[in-house]
Amino acid sequence: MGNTAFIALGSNIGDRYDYLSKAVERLVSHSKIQLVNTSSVYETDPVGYEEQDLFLNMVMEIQTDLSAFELLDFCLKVELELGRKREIMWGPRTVDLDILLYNQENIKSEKLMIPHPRMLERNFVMIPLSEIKPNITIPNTEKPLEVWIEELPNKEGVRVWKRKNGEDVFEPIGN
Ligand code: PH2
Ligand code: MG
Ligand code: MG
Repeated sequence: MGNTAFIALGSNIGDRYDYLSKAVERLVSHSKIQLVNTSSVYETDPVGYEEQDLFLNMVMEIQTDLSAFELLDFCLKVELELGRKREIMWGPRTVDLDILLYNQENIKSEKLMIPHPRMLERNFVMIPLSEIKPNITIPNTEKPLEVWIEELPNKEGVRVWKRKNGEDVFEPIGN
Protein backbone atom coordinates (compact mmCIF):
# COMPACT_ATOMS: atom_id res chain seq x y z
CA MET A 1 0.00 0.00 0.00
CA GLY A 2 1.58 3.17 -1.23
CA ASN A 3 0.24 6.06 0.84
CA THR A 4 0.39 7.04 4.49
CA ALA A 5 -2.56 8.85 6.02
CA PHE A 6 -3.54 9.99 9.50
CA ILE A 7 -7.19 10.15 10.50
CA ALA A 8 -8.64 11.88 13.58
CA LEU A 9 -11.69 10.25 15.16
CA GLY A 10 -14.13 11.90 17.54
CA SER A 11 -17.42 10.96 19.21
CA ASN A 12 -19.63 12.59 21.84
CA ILE A 13 -22.99 10.85 21.54
CA GLY A 14 -24.11 7.49 22.95
CA ASP A 15 -21.52 4.78 23.54
CA ARG A 16 -18.58 6.88 22.38
CA TYR A 17 -15.97 4.15 22.68
CA ASP A 18 -18.12 1.71 20.75
CA TYR A 19 -18.47 4.25 17.93
CA LEU A 20 -14.71 4.76 17.78
CA SER A 21 -14.07 1.00 17.81
CA LYS A 22 -16.63 0.37 15.09
CA ALA A 23 -15.24 3.19 12.96
CA VAL A 24 -11.71 1.75 13.20
CA GLU A 25 -13.01 -1.72 12.37
CA ARG A 26 -14.96 -0.52 9.36
CA LEU A 27 -12.12 1.59 8.03
CA VAL A 28 -9.61 -1.24 8.24
CA SER A 29 -12.08 -3.72 6.73
CA HIS A 30 -11.54 -1.96 3.37
CA SER A 31 -9.26 -4.04 1.15
CA LYS A 32 -7.24 -0.92 0.29
CA ILE A 33 -6.70 0.22 3.90
CA GLN A 34 -4.22 -1.27 6.35
CA LEU A 35 -3.98 -0.22 9.98
CA VAL A 36 -0.51 0.88 11.06
CA ASN A 37 -1.14 2.33 14.50
CA THR A 38 -3.69 3.86 16.82
CA SER A 39 -3.24 6.31 19.68
CA SER A 40 -4.70 6.00 23.14
CA VAL A 41 -8.26 7.22 23.51
CA TYR A 42 -8.54 10.66 25.11
CA GLU A 43 -11.48 12.34 26.79
CA THR A 44 -11.59 15.97 25.70
CA ASP A 45 -13.47 19.15 26.49
CA PRO A 46 -15.57 20.34 23.54
CA VAL A 47 -13.91 23.03 21.46
CA GLY A 48 -15.69 25.59 19.29
CA TYR A 49 -19.26 24.86 20.29
CA GLU A 50 -18.97 24.32 24.03
CA GLU A 51 -22.55 23.47 25.07
CA GLN A 52 -22.18 19.78 24.34
CA ASP A 53 -20.93 16.62 26.03
CA LEU A 54 -17.29 15.60 26.40
CA PHE A 55 -15.69 13.89 23.43
CA LEU A 56 -13.59 10.81 23.05
CA ASN A 57 -10.86 11.47 20.50
CA MET A 58 -8.05 9.42 18.99
CA VAL A 59 -5.82 9.35 15.90
CA MET A 60 -4.99 6.42 13.63
CA GLU A 61 -2.28 5.90 11.05
CA ILE A 62 -3.05 3.86 7.96
CA GLN A 63 -1.44 2.72 4.74
CA THR A 64 -3.76 2.92 1.78
CA ASP A 65 -4.10 2.45 -1.95
CA LEU A 66 -7.06 4.83 -2.01
CA SER A 67 -6.54 8.37 -3.27
CA ALA A 68 -7.17 11.14 -0.74
CA PHE A 69 -10.59 11.78 -2.31
CA GLU A 70 -11.53 8.10 -2.30
CA LEU A 71 -10.47 7.93 1.34
CA LEU A 72 -12.63 10.97 2.13
CA ASP A 73 -15.65 9.35 0.46
CA PHE A 74 -15.09 6.16 2.42
CA CYS A 75 -14.80 8.10 5.70
CA LEU A 76 -18.08 9.89 4.95
CA LYS A 77 -19.72 6.55 4.18
CA VAL A 78 -18.58 5.09 7.50
CA GLU A 79 -19.81 8.21 9.34
CA LEU A 80 -23.25 7.77 7.76
CA GLU A 81 -23.35 4.04 8.47
CA LEU A 82 -22.66 4.80 12.11
CA GLY A 83 -25.57 7.19 12.30
CA ARG A 84 -23.94 10.55 11.76
CA LYS A 85 -26.37 13.40 11.20
CA ARG A 86 -25.11 16.86 10.38
CA GLU A 87 -27.16 19.32 12.37
CA ILE A 88 -25.07 21.90 14.22
CA MET A 89 -21.68 22.89 12.82
CA TRP A 90 -19.08 21.61 15.30
CA GLY A 91 -22.01 20.12 17.26
CA PRO A 92 -22.60 16.66 18.77
CA ARG A 93 -21.81 13.64 16.61
CA THR A 94 -21.82 9.84 16.85
CA VAL A 95 -18.60 9.73 14.92
CA ASP A 96 -16.46 12.23 13.01
CA LEU A 97 -13.62 11.06 10.79
CA ASP A 98 -11.24 13.79 9.60
CA ILE A 99 -8.28 13.14 7.34
CA LEU A 100 -5.37 15.07 8.87
CA LEU A 101 -2.50 14.22 6.54
CA TYR A 102 -2.06 12.28 3.32
CA ASN A 103 1.63 11.64 2.66
CA GLN A 104 3.16 15.12 2.63
CA GLU A 105 0.58 16.42 0.19
CA ASN A 106 -1.18 19.77 0.10
CA ILE A 107 -4.72 19.51 -1.17
CA LYS A 108 -6.97 22.54 -1.38
CA SER A 109 -10.34 21.82 -2.86
CA GLU A 110 -13.85 22.68 -1.79
CA LYS A 111 -14.42 19.09 -0.69
CA LEU A 112 -11.13 18.44 1.00
CA MET A 113 -8.31 20.39 2.60
CA ILE A 114 -5.13 18.57 3.61
CA PRO A 115 -3.39 19.16 5.97
CA HIS A 116 -6.62 19.56 7.94
CA PRO A 117 -6.97 23.35 8.21
CA ARG A 118 -7.62 23.45 11.97
CA MET A 119 -5.41 20.62 13.17
CA LEU A 120 -2.57 22.83 14.43
CA GLU A 121 -4.80 24.64 16.91
CA ARG A 122 -6.55 21.50 18.19
CA ASN A 123 -5.08 19.82 21.24
CA PHE A 124 -7.51 16.93 20.83
CA VAL A 125 -5.82 16.17 17.49
CA MET A 126 -2.21 17.19 18.11
CA ILE A 127 -1.73 15.33 21.41
CA PRO A 128 -2.90 11.91 20.10
CA LEU A 129 -0.97 12.48 16.85
CA SER A 130 2.22 13.19 18.75
CA GLU A 131 1.71 10.01 20.78
CA ILE A 132 2.00 7.87 17.65
CA LYS A 133 4.22 10.07 15.44
CA PRO A 134 6.20 12.55 17.54
CA ASN A 135 8.62 13.46 14.76
CA ILE A 136 6.20 13.92 11.90
CA THR A 137 6.51 17.05 9.80
CA ILE A 138 3.37 18.88 8.85
CA PRO A 139 3.47 20.40 5.36
CA ASN A 140 3.71 24.23 5.30
CA THR A 141 4.92 24.52 8.86
CA GLU A 142 8.40 25.08 10.13
CA LYS A 143 7.89 24.18 13.75
CA PRO A 144 8.14 20.55 14.86
CA LEU A 145 5.02 18.99 16.33
CA GLU A 146 6.25 19.22 19.92
CA VAL A 147 6.77 22.98 19.62
CA TRP A 148 3.25 23.47 18.29
CA ILE A 149 1.90 21.50 21.23
CA GLU A 150 4.03 23.36 23.77
CA GLU A 151 2.53 26.62 22.59
CA LEU A 152 -1.10 25.46 22.65
CA PRO A 153 -3.32 26.58 25.56
CA ASN A 154 -5.80 24.37 27.48
CA LYS A 155 -3.91 21.09 27.31
CA GLU A 156 -5.70 20.07 30.51
CA GLY A 157 -8.77 19.74 28.26
CA VAL A 158 -7.26 16.53 26.78
CA ARG A 159 -6.93 13.58 29.21
CA VAL A 160 -5.99 9.96 28.53
CA TRP A 161 -9.20 7.96 28.93
CA LYS A 162 -8.10 4.51 27.79
CA ARG A 163 -4.42 4.01 27.49
CA LYS A 164 -3.21 2.08 24.49
CA ASN A 165 -2.05 -1.38 25.54
CA GLY A 166 -4.09 -1.07 28.71
CA GLU A 167 -5.36 -4.36 30.08
CA ASP A 168 -8.94 -4.18 28.89
CA VAL A 169 -8.30 -2.51 25.56
CA PHE A 170 -10.48 -3.72 22.77
CA GLU A 171 -8.98 -4.84 19.44
CA PRO A 172 -8.20 -3.28 17.00
CA ILE A 173 -7.89 -0.03 18.94
CA GLY A 174 -5.60 -1.62 21.45
CA ASN A 175 -3.32 -3.83 19.40
N1 PH2 B 1 -14.76 18.27 16.89
C1 PH2 B 1 -15.27 19.39 16.39
C2 PH2 B 1 -15.53 20.57 17.23
N2 PH2 B 1 -15.09 20.43 18.57
N3 PH2 B 1 -14.09 19.26 20.31
C3 PH2 B 1 -13.49 18.15 20.77
N4 PH2 B 1 -13.06 18.12 22.02
N5 PH2 B 1 -13.31 17.05 19.98
C4 PH2 B 1 -13.73 17.03 18.69
O1 PH2 B 1 -13.56 16.00 17.98
C5 PH2 B 1 -14.35 18.20 18.18
C6 PH2 B 1 -14.53 19.31 19.03
C7 PH2 B 1 -15.60 19.51 14.98
O2 PH2 B 1 -15.30 18.42 14.25
MG1 MG C 1 -14.01 17.38 12.87
MG1 MG D 1 -15.47 16.03 9.98
